Amino acid sequence: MKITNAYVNITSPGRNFVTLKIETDEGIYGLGDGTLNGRELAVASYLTDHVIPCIIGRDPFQTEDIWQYLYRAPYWRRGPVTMAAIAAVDIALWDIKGKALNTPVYNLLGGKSREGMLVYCHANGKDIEHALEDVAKHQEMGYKAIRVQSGFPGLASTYGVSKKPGRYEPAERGLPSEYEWSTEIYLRHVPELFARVRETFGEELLLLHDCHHRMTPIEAGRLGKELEPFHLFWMEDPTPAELQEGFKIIRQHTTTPIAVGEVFNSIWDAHDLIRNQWIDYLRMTLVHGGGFTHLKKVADFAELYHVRTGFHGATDLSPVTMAAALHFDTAIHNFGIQEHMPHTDETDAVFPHNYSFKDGIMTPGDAPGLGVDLDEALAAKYPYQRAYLPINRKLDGTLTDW
Ligand code: KDG
Ligand code: MG
Repeated sequence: MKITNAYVNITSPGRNFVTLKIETDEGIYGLGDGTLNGRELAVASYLTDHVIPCIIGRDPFQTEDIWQYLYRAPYWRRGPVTMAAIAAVDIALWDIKGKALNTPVYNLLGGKSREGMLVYCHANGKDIEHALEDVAKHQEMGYKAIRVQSGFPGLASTYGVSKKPGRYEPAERGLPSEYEWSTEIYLRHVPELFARVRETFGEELLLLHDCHHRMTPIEAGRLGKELEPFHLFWMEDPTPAELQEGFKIIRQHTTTPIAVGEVFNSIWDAHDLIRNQWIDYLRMTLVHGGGFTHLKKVADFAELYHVRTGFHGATDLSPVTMAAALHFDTAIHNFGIQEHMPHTDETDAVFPHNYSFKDGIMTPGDAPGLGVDLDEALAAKYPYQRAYLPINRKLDGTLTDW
């Protein structure tokens, strides 16, 4: 089998998605996701101008060799744009393999290790009362694990809470909007949020919280310790992770489990975190972490150190990544949990798919390959629209991590 053609599709059914389609001489095609929130066109150009010409004529079954070629040959390694482009190719090639062998991709990765995946959703509110209402709503929808975020008095905006009524979508059209931040206010109120959630919903519900890289390690250690009575499933991205040894400080102060890594793009972002057992869950996922070929090695390495996966699954990861993640989650031994932030109906229509949700569990379906498609005619009705993630400033105006 040979790759005969490949091209990038950019569509914006509510938000932007970059999809790579790879075609073969046997009429089978594969889809890969290359969406990088707020930097979509950079990945599209990387693929169109630099990658696609190098893969035409190759055997799509050679996923390892093609991955190494795209990673090592350009000399310039790693980085979110490069790794998202490599991921798009790799995901599409595994889709082709599955279709050619007439089997779901999970069978190529080890077969079923479980029947379905525990997923967590997002509940949020402009204050604690509204957050509690949203938790109740999501529990009624069947979720057994819920991430809870809330606005707090004195902060005009907070990560994870919609500024306007309706679905929370972090990227906003137009130029980046500005949010404000105070760690002091945040730390004062988060324990109260989780005390109220436990008081209202009891012990059984699995609770998660995303700190979105906003604390120093010692502040995160304090928060983790104060949240211990509420038994969180995890505290996510407590501090920026470029300095991996910062997590040692957090670990020394709390038994609250730690998840990190949605901005990671290779094993080298997590190597120390994993081998020192400073984290419990790794969030680096297929689209930003080089696809199946790289993530399988990372997950197997993490398994040796009791680290489980908790893949990023926000709306900026397209249905192609969601399908791919569910195949991956089905097969690996050290699966932990999968994030599920449902796409809009418009997005679901552009990407018809076989995966499904029921009673807090998701399954990838049994279609050959990934079980996801792209309706290109419908996609064409939603042209690309410039959009960015917000930026964040402390109350005195200092730019800080969003
Ligand atoms: O592109 C950035 C978003 O995906 C991110 O802000 C969402 O933190 C996030 C999460 O945990 O889903
Ligand atoms: Mg996050």
